[in-house]
Amino acid sequence: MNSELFFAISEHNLTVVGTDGTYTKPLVTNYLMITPGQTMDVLITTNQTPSYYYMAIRQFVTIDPSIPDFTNMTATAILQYRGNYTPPASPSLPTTLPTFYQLDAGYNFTSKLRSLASPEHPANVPQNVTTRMFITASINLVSYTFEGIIVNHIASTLNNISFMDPSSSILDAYYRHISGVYTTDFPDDPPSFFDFTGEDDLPSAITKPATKVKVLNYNETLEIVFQGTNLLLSAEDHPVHLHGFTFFVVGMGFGNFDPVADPKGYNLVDPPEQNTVRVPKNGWVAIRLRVDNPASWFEGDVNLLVQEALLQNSTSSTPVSDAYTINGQPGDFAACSNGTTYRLLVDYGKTYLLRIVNAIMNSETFFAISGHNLTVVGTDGTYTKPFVTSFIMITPGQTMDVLVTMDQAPSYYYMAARQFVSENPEVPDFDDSNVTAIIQYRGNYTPPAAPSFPANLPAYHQLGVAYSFLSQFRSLASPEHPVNVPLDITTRMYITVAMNSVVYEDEGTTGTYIASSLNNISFLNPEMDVLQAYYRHVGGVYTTDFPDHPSYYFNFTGYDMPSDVTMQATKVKVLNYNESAEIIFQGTNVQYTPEDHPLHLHGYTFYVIGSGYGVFDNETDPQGFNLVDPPERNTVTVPQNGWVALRFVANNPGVWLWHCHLDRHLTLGMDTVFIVKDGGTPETSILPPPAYMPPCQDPSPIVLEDFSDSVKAW
Ligand SMILES: [Cu+2]
Repeated sequence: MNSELFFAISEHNLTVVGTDGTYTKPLVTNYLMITPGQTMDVLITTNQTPSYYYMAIRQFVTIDPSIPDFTNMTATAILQYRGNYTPPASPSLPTTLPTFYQLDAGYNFTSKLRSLASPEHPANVPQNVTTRMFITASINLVSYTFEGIIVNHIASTLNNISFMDPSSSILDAYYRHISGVYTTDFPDDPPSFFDFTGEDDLPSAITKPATKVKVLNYNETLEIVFQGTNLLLSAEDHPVHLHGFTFFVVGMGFGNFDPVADPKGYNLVDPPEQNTVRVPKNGWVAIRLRVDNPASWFEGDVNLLVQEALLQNSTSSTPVSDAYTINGQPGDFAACSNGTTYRLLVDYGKTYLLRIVNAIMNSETFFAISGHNLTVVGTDGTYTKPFVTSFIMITPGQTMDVLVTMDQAPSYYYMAARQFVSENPEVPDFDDSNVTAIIQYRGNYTPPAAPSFPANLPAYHQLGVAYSFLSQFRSLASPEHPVNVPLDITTRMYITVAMNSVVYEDEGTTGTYIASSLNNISFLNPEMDVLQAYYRHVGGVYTTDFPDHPSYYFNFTGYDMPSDVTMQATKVKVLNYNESAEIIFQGTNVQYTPEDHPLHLHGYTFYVIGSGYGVFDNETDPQGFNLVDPPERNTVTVPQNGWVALRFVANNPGVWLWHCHLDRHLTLGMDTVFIVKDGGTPETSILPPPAYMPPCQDPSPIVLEDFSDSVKAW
């Protein structure tokens, strides 16, 4: 929050190669100084005698040494070589770590940083400046009157203006032309010039708060010289951070900035590009940037969308998304992203591990890379037998570990993803955008006019392709990674998964809301969470009669559907410790809106022992169960109008949510809870709640004092 830091590793040099997301000329150093808000990319070569070595940090203190108030501890971590050797009695501390007050060490390090300034990573330093600002950074005082007495408060300023937070956001006020929120007269110079870094004749430190901002025209080139001051004799470093931009740090020095002499020493060739820069104690720093980033806006208000999505009493589905993203970018096919598309730089011949996470709220997804095969080696944190595929299908909540060998002609290749739509093709409402990122080979070659698009990326509605992909998963089932599929089942559940509706009455009229259900129960969120109610034996929160079977049987995947009305209730399923559970999830055609449901269980992984189309046949289908090497997952797709079978041992006591990972279905009630009872020993029992639970006042009748026993237990 509040400290600049020194960092070093005992006996090892550091090679700084980047800072604040921008490459630097590699800089070899035996320590570094980093300010709050900064990031640094550092290479180390582990070329010392195999042993333990401390990496250590301590505060870089720029306030006056007579002020005793700082954290004078040294934090350590250990660099530990693998191999056979006798560990040292204790690791060695880095002797190169500067002491707290070494101003010159902080200055020397930052003054050595340079941009890469290569043809691939040019430094486009503005050479002509259209707006110049000279800004003093000071610690000041504001005066206020309290019961007739004048009191001074500590304050900080830029050009003697202490920024006052406005009552509403400036972005909103600017965009909607709301006046009275801010004024546009932030000054380009301080109100008076004096010997800013001297010790005598300092002016009054009294300042006034105000909400003054600086307005710039698009594409202006801006130079700012930040001048540290000794006001109140409390000079120190100020790491100044600018949102929305990086800037070039063209100069830095001690004392007062000299507008004639100092610019002659500016580095306009390869200055470091940063987003946070320290104004040195009693010194100055000069930055330049091009103002080419107007404020960014989203297509809609994310908070409003979430509120809308969480409405229990809704008659509509979620709004269709505007775009999908890979590492934050929609990619080349979206105007807002073209140019900032995510790129993965690769070397020919190397094999890369991609850890792919579906972090989408509401869509299963196809993913492929042009010209390259994918080798799946793990999913949901468990190894799989490696299998080669030209695409993957991944559901919300799932992760997949995929190896890719860069064995194609050096060029640019798209990786791309699009929605896998398991709803009927007549349902028009889905996001048909294609998100792209680029695999870019390093080396000398002529880049293609456009990267090639993966021809193997399935089309939106290719159900068969998606399910045949899923059928290829197998556990590793090796001696090191065995599978332990339960064979003697003590609890069997057959659970129908459906989209439904609930009936409501409002001022005499009857209507229906959309809902989702498991065994025709749409989960009703309780007032108090089930975990607390279970642990504290609070009655009336939930009932334990979640059914093991649907209330009646029909042709679940046929075309003669019963009433789609469901009931809302907080029903949970209780399992004894170590029970062996088998669950068949049965997709249904209720409401004639069948689709996939990626079901996710908290607290467990489970074996997916079988899957199929249509209605599960409890005589023939179990004969095809894979009990030898079934995949182990924590999220599994119930196929559209099909079924999936899973098994697990209930050996993790506690209260565990399970739910459809299409978040809209979760909020509509496609979820419930497993309570797994204690096993009779401390090791097999649920842990008491931490002392800080519940974290804040909510409708719960439980107060913190109730947890005094668990505090003692800890
Ligand atoms: Cu669902």
